[in-house]
Amino acid sequence: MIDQTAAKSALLAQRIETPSWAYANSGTRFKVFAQAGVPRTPREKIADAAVVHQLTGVAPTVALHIPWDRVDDYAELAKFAADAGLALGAINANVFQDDDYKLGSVTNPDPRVRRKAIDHLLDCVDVMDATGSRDLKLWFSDGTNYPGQDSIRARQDRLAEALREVYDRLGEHQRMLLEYKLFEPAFYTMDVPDWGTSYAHCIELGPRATVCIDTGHHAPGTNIEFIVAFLLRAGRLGAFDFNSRFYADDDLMVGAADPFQLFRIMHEIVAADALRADAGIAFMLDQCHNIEAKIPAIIRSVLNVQEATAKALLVDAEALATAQRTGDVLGANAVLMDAFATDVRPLLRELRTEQGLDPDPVAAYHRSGYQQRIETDRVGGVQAGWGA
Ligand code: PSV
Ligand code: MN
Repeated sequence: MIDQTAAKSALLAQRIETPSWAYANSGTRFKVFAQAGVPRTPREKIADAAVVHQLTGVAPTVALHIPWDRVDDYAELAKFAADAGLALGAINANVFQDDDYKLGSVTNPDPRVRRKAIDHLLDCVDVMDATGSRDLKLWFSDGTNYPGQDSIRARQDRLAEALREVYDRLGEHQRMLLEYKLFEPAFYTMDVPDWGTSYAHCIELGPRATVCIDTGHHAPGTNIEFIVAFLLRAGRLGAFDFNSRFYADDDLMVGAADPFQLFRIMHEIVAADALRADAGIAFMLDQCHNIEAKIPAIIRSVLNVQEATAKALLVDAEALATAQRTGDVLGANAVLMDAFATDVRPLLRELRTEQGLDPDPVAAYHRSGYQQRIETDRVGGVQAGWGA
């Protein structure tokens, strides 16, 4: 029996974090197409994130990326966010955009560069202290391009040493999220290429080190829901960076390329009862909206996660367990496919109406006049961009 009321209250409690950089200009290495009305400051990014939360009701936090969101007073920025109805979420460190990091950051063969990178990570923990953020998200572009370029093993030692120093600096209620990526920008070896490497470092560090799964960071065909199930069982799944990929790290809207994969991921989450905020999984977006309007794209992404979650909540768990127990292969598969095929949009519209929200957040955004306002107001200054 599917409990619609339980599904609805789980959906009401769902939290999705949006990334500050998704509101800014972004592009490929070929071209960044600027858009009118794009934020020029961290405050303007927060203002846009607040609109996404007002319209969807499920996106109450925004992640920062340092130094892209550098300000003099982070406590003041947190207050600005709170006044806008938001909290500041994960602090993303950035040790990939400085000339010093050509041969790596925390795994660089030069101890001076390693020190500089570690100091930045420690600064990010200071930022967390000021913002009240729980999570430090680490992604390293570190790696090598050519066989023999550096010792693969020594780089693991340097990575472990850096992570240890940062982990030991974390406060009692703070966590480290270690993100992995198969390739890019390094092509021969990445120092944290996969979930296994991340997991092994987290185990070595301690219980507050957990893995962040960026859905765009795998080889084609990788079974991401297996990784989700494994890490949930081990208690080491800390977060998602949701996005969609067709080819590599495309950073397209989550649920756009493969909504079935997103459903399968959310099924593992729901099956493990890990949707609840106190389960400690941060559901974040990590996307770049290069050619589409940014705020509606972020709203669409939030709705895509919500839809996949709703379908996962509608899986008939009892029927599935019976089919699995009795070896009814087709029956078990049919239970999942039935849930995936359910049109959950009416349920979600109803839920929003009950919350006093517009049932169609994208349409509500277009009607709100916000886009016209920011296009008129945000003139002059320098638009924020990936890397600016
Ligand atoms: C790297 O590709 C990544 O996924 C990391 O999460 C970075 O912080 C982010 O993208 C930058 O957009
Ligand atoms: Mn990411």
